[in-house]
Amino acid sequence: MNELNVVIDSAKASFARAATPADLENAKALFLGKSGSITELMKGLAALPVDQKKSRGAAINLAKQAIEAALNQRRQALADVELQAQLQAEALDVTLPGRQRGQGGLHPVSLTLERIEAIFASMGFAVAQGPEIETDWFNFTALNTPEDHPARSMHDTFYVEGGSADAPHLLRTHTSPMQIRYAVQHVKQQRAASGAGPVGEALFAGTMPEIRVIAPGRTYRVDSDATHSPMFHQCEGLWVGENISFKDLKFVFTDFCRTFFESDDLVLRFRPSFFPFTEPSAEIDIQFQSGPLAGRWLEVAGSGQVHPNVIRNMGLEPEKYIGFAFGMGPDRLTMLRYGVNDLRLFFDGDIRFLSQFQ
Ligand code: 2U9
Repeated sequence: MNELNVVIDSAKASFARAATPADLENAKALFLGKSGSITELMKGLAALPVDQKKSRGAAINLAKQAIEAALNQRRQALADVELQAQLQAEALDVTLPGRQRGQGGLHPVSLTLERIEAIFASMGFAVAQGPEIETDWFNFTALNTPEDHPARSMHDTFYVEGGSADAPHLLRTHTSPMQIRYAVQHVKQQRAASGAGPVGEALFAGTMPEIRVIAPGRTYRVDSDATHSPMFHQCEGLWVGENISFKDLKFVFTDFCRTFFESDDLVLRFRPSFFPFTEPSAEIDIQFQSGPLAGRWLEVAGSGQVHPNVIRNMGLEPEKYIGFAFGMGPDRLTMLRYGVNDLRLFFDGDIRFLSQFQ
C-alpha cells in the first residue's frame, strides 16, 4: 500500500512540475504509459497467488484512478492558465463606443460655391462650367489682354503641352474664358433664331434675351503663399443687355453680399481700378457695421463695365450692347465667412480641419 502511495505522490509531483500540456503528456507516459509504473505493477500481478491477486489488483486500480484524477486536474489547470492568458491578450472593452463609418461632407469652398450659385440663380443668372485647359485666345486675347501683358508670361501662367506656337494651351487664369464661350454660344443661337447671318459676318445688333451668367470653378496661377495658392477658385459674373448699367451692378452685388454674409449691416465701396476687360473698372470693398470684422474695409471683388472690344469678341455690336462683369474669390469669401487666416489649410486635405465645416 505504502509503495502505491509513493507512486501516486510521485505522479502528482511530476504533473505539478509540467508547465505545458506537452510536458504533462510526457509525465503521464511515465505512470500510465505502456511501460509506466502502473502498467509495470499490473504485470507483477501474474506472479501473485490467487488469493492476493484480487485485493492487490483492486489496490493498483485505485492508485491508477487517483493518478488519472490528478492528471485530469492538472490538464484542466493548464487549460485554465492558457485560457486566462488568451483572454488577457485579446482583452476587449465592450463598454467602448462603437466604431462608426465616418460621415462625409462638402469641402468648405464647395459649400461657398453652392451658396454663391444659389444666390445668383435666385436673381436669374445661369451657371456655366467649362474647360480648365484653355487656349490663349479665350483666356487672354478675347478678353482684351495685350500680347505684352505680364499675366501672359510664363512667370504668371502655367502653360501646358498640346497647343501650337500661335495658339498655346494653358491652365485658365480666371473663369472669364467660360463667359466668352457662353456669350458666343448665346449670340450664335440668337443669330440662328432671328435669321441673321452666321458669326464672323457683321456684329449682332438684333434683339436678344440678355446674357446673365456666372462662371464658378478652379483657376491657376504661378503663385503660392498664405493668401495665394497655385490652384484657387473664382466666380465671375456677367450681365449684358441693351441697358445694363453700374446701378444694376451695385444693386446685384449689394444684394449678393448681404445674402451671402447673412447681414444687412454691411456697406459697399466701389474703388476705381483697372482691368483690361472692363472700362471703367472698380474694386468692390465691403465693411461690416457690427460683428468681429466691423469697421475694416475688406476687398471682395473686382468689377467693371465690359470693354467694347470684349463685347465685340462675343459677336455683339457695342453700340447696342452694354453690361457689367465682376469677379470674386470664393476661397477668400470662405476665409472671411469662417474666420480662417491661412488659405493653404483649405487645400492640405487635413480631415481634422475640414470636418469642422460640416
Ligand atoms: C467677361 C468680361 C469681363 C470679370 C472680372 C474681375 C473684374 C476681377 C478678380 C477678383 C478676385 C479675380 O479671383 S480674383 O482674384 N476678378 O477683379 N473679374 S471684372 O470680368 C469679365 C469677365 C468676363 C466676358
